[in-house]
Amino acid sequence: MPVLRIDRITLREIRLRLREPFRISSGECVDRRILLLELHDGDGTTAWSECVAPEEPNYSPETIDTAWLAITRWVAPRLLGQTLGAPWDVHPLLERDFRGHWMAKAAVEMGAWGLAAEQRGVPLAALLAAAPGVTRAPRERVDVGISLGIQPDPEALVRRAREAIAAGYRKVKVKIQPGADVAHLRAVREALGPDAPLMADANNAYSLDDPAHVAALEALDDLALTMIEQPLAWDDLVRHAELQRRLRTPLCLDESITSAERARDMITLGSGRVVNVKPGRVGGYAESLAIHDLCAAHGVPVWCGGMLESGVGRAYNVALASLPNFTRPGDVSPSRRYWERDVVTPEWTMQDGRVRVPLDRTGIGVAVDRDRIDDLTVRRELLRA
Ligand code: OSB
Ligand code: MG
Repeated sequence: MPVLRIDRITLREIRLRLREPFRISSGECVDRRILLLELHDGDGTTAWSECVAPEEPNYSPETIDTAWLAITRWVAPRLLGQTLGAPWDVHPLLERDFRGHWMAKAAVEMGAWGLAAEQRGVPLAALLAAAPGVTRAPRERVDVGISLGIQPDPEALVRRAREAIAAGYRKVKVKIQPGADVAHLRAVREALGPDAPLMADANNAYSLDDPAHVAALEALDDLALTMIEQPLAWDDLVRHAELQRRLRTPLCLDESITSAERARDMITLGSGRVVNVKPGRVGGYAESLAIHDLCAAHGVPVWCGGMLESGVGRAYNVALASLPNFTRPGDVSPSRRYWERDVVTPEWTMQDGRVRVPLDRTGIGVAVDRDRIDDLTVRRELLRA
């Protein structure tokens, strides 16, 4: 077994314009500022990874700028030059006396998994499935859902939702906020029919203290949504439990689940019945696996969320989503949903509402277009042991 030793990490910021602006209740993204990492071992093996931190602290406390600082000052120095046995040894090293900064940690932790897969000549999804814990066979295809940003009116949203179903998407998630919720979703439900897999994501826009917000959530409860994602505050498990007691629709938590311990709290308190797993949000793959296994043991379904990743981050999401308890379609749309041109070859594509897991390739399963990345790079830093 090769030892895992990270000798150098190159950080780069690239700018990628979304094909169309993406609006959620807490902000809008037009140009994605993406932090890419390239990890090098001592033998010439390299692996790319992505830090999913957004531009503004409107999703969690992290941003690309805080992540850049955290990686250079605290994350990378803990690992560079260290001899590690396996990628699952990285997580404990990063957690010791080091609070938060999940996305910064995850970028390096997941890069270590990518590097290990490359060194061992195995696909990332296979390495993940073979990690210590329960037995988990990766599936070959992952069901895809689309996440639709807030639209100006119900008609525009209905058009988008119809296009998504026609394109084969297996789940339609609609971003909501007070004033763009009940009428919008009712129109989509009527257009798509009673059985269409439809859900809402509020990104914390509602409060139990506002009677109008509560009335809107109760009206949504009559629309047979598969789930309502994160209606209340990003760090609030207690009020989500109170809301879940009042609704038949399952709540799905996203922002609130920053660790397996928080997932356990969700189950104990009844704060939700589904978990959106974003590996960046929980510090990487080791913690994602712990959440996957915990939820499987409790009969709680999980699915893989997205943060408008480039093709590099998407590779890590697709591999994770291949695990067996990822039983709901993930926010892993194909490259063309986001970008005029992605930074990987082949680009990620969808057939029949599914994306293929590259189990026939080593490492992350796609090649990074280095020339294109050089063209897009606006900032670079080399970290070494
Ligand atoms: O809440 O899931 C979210 C994008 C940015 C920030 C938060 C979220 C999202 C998405 C996008 O829903 C999903 C995707 O990448 O397709
Ligand atoms: Mg969400």
